[in-house]
Amino acid sequence: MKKVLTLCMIQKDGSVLLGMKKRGFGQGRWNGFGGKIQEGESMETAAMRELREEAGVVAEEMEKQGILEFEFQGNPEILEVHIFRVIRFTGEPQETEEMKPQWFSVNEIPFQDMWPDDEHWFPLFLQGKKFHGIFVFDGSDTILEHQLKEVEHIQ
Ligand code: 6OG
Repeated sequence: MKKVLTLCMIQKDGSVLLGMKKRGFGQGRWNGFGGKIQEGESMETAAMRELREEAGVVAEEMEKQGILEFEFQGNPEILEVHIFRVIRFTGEPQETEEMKPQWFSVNEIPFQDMWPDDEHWFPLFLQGKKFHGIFVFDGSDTILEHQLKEVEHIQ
């Protein structure tokens, strides 16, 4: 069983926009903006909609940079998360019911308050590299095993 999700980060000058998740899956952690794909939506449209709904920002140009699979021990559902970098956007980030956005310098990413996989792939993301990865979790704090590789192309 696979659930496909989007995840968008805006990178601008030397900073990245993250949001503090106020409710639901990943609550209390800084993350990019994203969620489920609705019927009839392309991956890109879904990613743009979630960014607009959660941060009040309209993406003008974005690029897919990674695909990560997450498995949680004891749970048959696999999350397939498609990661996008927003290169151009309009609007000012604003707090919504789901997320409190904040810019972080690329040297001060708050990994201690993020999903533990992030510190593995964020360096690739920030360098504009493309990547594929798999992470197996025990609960939501422990990575049991992982694979991460840089790739030339992403589908
Ligand atoms: P909703 O269920 O709120 O979307 N997501 C993860 N992001 C990171 N960095 N690490 C993980 O490790 C993640 N698992 C899920 C995908 C959930 C949002 O959280 C992301 C979605 O953008 C396990 O609709």
